[in-house]
Amino acid sequence: SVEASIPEPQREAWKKFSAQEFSSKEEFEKEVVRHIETTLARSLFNCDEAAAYAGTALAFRDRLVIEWNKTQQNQTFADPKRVYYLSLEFLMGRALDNAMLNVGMKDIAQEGVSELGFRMEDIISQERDAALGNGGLGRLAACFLDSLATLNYPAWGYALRYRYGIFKQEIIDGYQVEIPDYWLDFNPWEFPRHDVTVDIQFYGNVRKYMDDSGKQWSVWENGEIVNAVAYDAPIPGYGTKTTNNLRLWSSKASHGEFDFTKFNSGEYEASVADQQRAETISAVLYPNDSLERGKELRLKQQYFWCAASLSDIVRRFKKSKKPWSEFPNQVAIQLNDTHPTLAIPELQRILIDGEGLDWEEAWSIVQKTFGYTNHTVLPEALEKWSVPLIQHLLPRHLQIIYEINARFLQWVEKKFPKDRDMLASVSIIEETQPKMVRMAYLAVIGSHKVNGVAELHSDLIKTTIFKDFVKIYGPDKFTNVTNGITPRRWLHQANPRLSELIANKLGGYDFLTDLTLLHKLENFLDDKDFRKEFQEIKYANKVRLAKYIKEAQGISVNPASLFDIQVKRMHEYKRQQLNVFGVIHRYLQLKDMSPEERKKVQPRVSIFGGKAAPGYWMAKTVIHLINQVSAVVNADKDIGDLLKVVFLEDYNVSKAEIIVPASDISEHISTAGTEASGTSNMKFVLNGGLVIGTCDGANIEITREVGEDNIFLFGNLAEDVEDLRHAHFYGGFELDSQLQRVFDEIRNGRFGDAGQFSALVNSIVEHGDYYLVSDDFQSYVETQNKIDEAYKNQEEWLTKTITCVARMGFFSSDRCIEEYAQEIWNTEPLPPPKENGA
Ligand code: T68
Repeated sequence: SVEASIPEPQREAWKKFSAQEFSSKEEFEKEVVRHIETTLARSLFNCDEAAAYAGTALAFRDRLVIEWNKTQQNQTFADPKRVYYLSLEFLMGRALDNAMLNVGMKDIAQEGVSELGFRMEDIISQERDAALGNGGLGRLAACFLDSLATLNYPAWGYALRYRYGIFKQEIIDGYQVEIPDYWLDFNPWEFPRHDVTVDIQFYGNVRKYMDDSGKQWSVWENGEIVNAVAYDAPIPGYGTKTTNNLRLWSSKASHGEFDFTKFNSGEYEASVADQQRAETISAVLYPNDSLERGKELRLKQQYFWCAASLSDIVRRFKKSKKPWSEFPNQVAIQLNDTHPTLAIPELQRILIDGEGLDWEEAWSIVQKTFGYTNHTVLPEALEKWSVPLIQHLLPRHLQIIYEINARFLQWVEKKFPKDRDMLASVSIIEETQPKMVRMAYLAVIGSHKVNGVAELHSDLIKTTIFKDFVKIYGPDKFTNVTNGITPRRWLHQANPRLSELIANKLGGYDFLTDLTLLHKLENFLDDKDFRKEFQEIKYANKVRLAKYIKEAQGISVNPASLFDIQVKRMHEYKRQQLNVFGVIHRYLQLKDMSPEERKKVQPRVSIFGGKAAPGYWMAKTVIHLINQVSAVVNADKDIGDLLKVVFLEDYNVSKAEIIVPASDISEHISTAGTEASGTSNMKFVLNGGLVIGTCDGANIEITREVGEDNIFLFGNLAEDVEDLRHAHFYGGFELDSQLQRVFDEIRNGRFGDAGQFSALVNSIVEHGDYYLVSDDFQSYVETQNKIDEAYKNQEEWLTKTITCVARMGFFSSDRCIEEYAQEIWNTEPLPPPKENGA
């Protein structure tokens, strides 16, 4: 064994002095003070909240590291099949609160910091979000890491260590302004591994030669080399000692790149510029969440990350000395969308050019190793890269992609002889000018399973974008794994009082690791005390949000109002414009009413939040309109508390933790068939809010679970969308009179600079209303009216919300991970070994 290779006395010495975890309040405080005094060189006299955060974080970090080392050691010895989750985005948010709760020591820490003169809440809020993602896709990856660790799966995440995460959003004069998010000033959660580096090649050429045995080889040479340096972050599971690894790659100039000729000839600045160019690769997260722009630097990021990660994975596999045929039994790689698709030709390249396997043998390993998750059917979001760009940047990979395509098309030709249309439609190469590589097709062909993220979405990919691939491979290659969320962050951490109430009723916190146990809450539907407390908690969460709105936005809102929330990335398909048109309609109606009539109205607060991609003008226009409407409505003395409109600046994970527990209604109102799943819908319902939504994404499965009476569905169905779009163009266009009035008021300048909003209004009245706002407006408004009515009966509303919470068990990301493990990865958990005396 590895242990035996170290002499006994040394082993004893290490054992004796090895780091110990704090296990009491006193030990915790001692660690905090030690870190503040020695690691940070501060003292009692200059310890501000930032330093108190740092000390607390470092104390917990030590605990995580101890378990992390043990987990990794255990996994190295047992060498089980590992899961590698390749995602360009992990939207982690804050780590400290999560670490304290997962380790189960928050109470002790809370008492400890208070003895040292601080409030835990203030300390927690010192931490900056790790915002390495855009939206749902990145947050899903973060929830999956939490579940993988909690369920003891040996699993690694791989991504890039962006110096700038998603931009910070400021609203200035009603417009979005983007501020760079330089987040690495102090990040105690990462560990640079300067000893773990990989050389990554770009550009260059391919040379063919024959060796003595007559075998043909291809060598990719004369390229530029950039260094990938690993940074690791521990991912603690909840209620287990398993602590997995998230490895982020940072780009650095390789030493070979430093140009001594330039240096010696006095061009020192030019040689430093070369170094900086290498470092740009991992500098910034691209802020487009649903539009592909084909930028060379983005492709460089993708390859840099895929090549570094695969080199790492292959190195780890080779240590086991197993034959290559065992690779798919040791390694499962999940591609989070098409962003890591280059990993497919990269593994093929390693196996044939590096390890000398034949094409077929290598290709069969590749296909067994990869799984691909699709997150969108929107055509403008599907990745394509131009052939000349790939040729220039990755010449060997382009050859391999062509070979993959040629062999695939030959095989298709045999199955569908003479079907030219079929061949053209499934070819990885799109025959445009320039030719394009369709990354989703490459991902489908190179993987053994392809999954969508909710039932409707998984059905849609089989009938639209991958229709022909279903004919070719049969339906079994395509599967569904409906998304989920981690109840640790999205219930226990975001809503501690509700979590505690549930624990009191169910006799403990087991529901946090088996969310289906929530169903037992239905037994307490008639329990007066429970109902009362449930309601009080919702109210307290609304008070907390109201306080935040006042601080951040300067707007006073009454927590007794109905809180109607839509927070998510700004996009036409998500239809924040439908929401704000509805708000304008409500405002106009209120203005028409007599004071007597107004008394009967249910007061409401409409809360919006979300970032627009910096170049997405229409989305930015919607933000502007919301802010203009907010200014007009909130200042209107006739209206008062009957309607308030809030745009919350800079929506992110830590703000979501305040916002999500405070909804009465949340909006998930995408054009049917466009939102692959949605995950915030699950978060809001789990926290005792109801949903207004279309029959789209996971809304459909939420309805199946909670029952049609407990959700407010409206609007056209996915199957009718195509006909409606067709009708807009060919059948004339008639606007509903209420929506017409909303547009009239926007155009006559009631909400300021009318000209600014003409493109938005015209996209509906003149340019075909692609997202069917006009078709769904009436049923949206009617449904909002039903919500007002329903809310008046607070007892019934409460029954609905409790019932919904009780029926959310299905939406735990633990369930997702079990499904991936069984249906796609074929992996087993590796529980931590039992410790002596522990
Ligand atoms: C989201 N996708 C889906 N993409 O829109 C959402 N895209 O329905 C789903 O619930 C979620 O994924 C999880 O499956 C995204 O968030 C991106 O953020 C993105 C980023 C870069 C490029 C393309």
